[in-house]
Amino acid sequence: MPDVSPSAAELARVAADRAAGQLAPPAPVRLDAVVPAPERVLPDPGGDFTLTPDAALRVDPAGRDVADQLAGWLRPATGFPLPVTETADPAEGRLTLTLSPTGAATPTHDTRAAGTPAGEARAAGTPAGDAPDGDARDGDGDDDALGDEGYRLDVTTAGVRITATTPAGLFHGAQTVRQLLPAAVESTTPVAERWVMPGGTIVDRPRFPYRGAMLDVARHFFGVRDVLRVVDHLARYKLNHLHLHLTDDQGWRIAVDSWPRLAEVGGATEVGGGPGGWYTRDDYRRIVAYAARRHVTVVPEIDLPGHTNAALVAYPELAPGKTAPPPYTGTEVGFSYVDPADERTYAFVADVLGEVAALTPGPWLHLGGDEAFKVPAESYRAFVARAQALVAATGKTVVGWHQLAPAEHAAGRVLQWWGTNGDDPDTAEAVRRGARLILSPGNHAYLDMKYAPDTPIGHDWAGLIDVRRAYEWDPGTHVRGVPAEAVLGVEAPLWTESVTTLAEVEYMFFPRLPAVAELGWSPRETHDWSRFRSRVAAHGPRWATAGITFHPSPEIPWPALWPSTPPQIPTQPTPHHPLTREGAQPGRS
Ligand code: TNX
Repeated sequence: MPDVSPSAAELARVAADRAAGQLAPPAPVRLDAVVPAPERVLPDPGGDFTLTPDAALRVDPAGRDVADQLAGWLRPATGFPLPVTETADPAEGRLTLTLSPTGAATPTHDTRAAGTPAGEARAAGTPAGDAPDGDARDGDGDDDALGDEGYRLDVTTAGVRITATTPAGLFHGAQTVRQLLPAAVESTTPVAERWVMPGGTIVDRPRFPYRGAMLDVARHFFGVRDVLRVVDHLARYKLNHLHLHLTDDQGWRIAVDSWPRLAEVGGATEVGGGPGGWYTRDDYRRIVAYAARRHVTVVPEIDLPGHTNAALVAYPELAPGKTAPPPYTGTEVGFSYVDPADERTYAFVADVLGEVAALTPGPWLHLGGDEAFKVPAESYRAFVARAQALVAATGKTVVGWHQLAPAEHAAGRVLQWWGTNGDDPDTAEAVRRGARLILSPGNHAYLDMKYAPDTPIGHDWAGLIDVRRAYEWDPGTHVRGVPAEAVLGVEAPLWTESVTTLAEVEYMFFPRLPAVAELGWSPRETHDWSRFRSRVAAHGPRWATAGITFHPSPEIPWPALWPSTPPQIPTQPTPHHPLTREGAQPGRS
């Protein structure tokens, strides 16, 4: 007997159809509500598109993986099957992802003739203006190029099309599509909803090529699953680098075959005396591959020559006194260092960097270099010069905290600014010698700082960082003597002395991570606090629906009614501990 029962997908389709028909049409998300703000937005109020149960995604073979991911984001909430096809027949799919070698960035005359004034072509309705200094994209008259990461999105009543020159561009466009659907799209179970997207065109590409966040997995260890979820959070907001702070005094988190005790012994501790942990080579490969699929590059950091107590516990011959220090689970900084006068130290550095480089497809190796207070300036510079050469020998490019500045230049090297006063002659001089800068100013981008005095976790040594403070600065002009052309991008570091769970990571990330993401992605002329805060407000219901913890900051005009559970607040108490300031000379506690 033939199987005549309808498939589950069909049943879901019918049910969703019926339910959606009974719903009042929701106001579609506004086309200019995207975070980070797109470069150009041309709304077409007559062009709203409704995603229906019979929709399919049509894609070029090279965009297949992005289409599969987009379908995967939309299926749970819609309950629609959303098959992905590679057919050339436009009738076969109403969501189209196209890779075009040129990238047709300029909106068609049709769209402009539809009556959109030129001023509205700028994102969020801000006035069109000359590209400011610091805008890496403009100023060359090459407005049509979507570049490595740009995309164009066209929404009409007939369908949705994403065009890009690279899969990364398609991916960013797909994240925009996700944001333009109702917040209920974040549900993990089918929801009765009219899946309307606002009509019009978005043409978008990033201001800076490097946009990232750092997770300190050394002070507290975070397992692979947590890290993968962090990658998803970055990808939502078009951040394209995940910096993993893999080693510190309190723990060594990556297996190194040639020095096995680093992880086995050095990985067994963390702040507060918890069990710690470390990534096997396969764990790390899994993180890297998961990130790569989401167009996120992993930047591994091996912090040297300071912040190395865990390594010294495992291998006392690296210690200046050749005796193992006790394991450290406090939160002081600046007391430990590997012996710069011992050749075994350089064998260790070469082996570790070699193994980590071999596991890392991205171009960067982060050497740390911060707070080596006990190493005299001259031996510090000599150590860094050798370590930079060892990075170059692996084929990677050096990244390091801006304390590396006084050491000699290495080709392509990138310094990460974490100062709080925007002024450092050594850094400006290193930039004159050819270094580029990643901006992570401690008083704006450090997501381990509290939002307000009553924030239950975090620090305040760099000040309180509310959402507005995270948003109100310009990476292109932030450091005195550093021209915008030398700025590679931005990164929001999350140190984890007081952050112990994924929920706490999320609480510190949201809503500040999207603020920093916008500084890295959006053209400066879209920068506008009041518009940002209302755009980000609409993400509260998305986070709540997706089960993402966030800080319900009073600065943000959150919608009055939550569609699902209200935000949860982390319950972990703040550990009370001293935290040493920049430049201070700490001792062991
Ligand atoms: C300074 S920023 C540090 C870290 C701490 C952080 C806490 C930097 C390069 N070093 O070791 O975790 O402050 O906010």
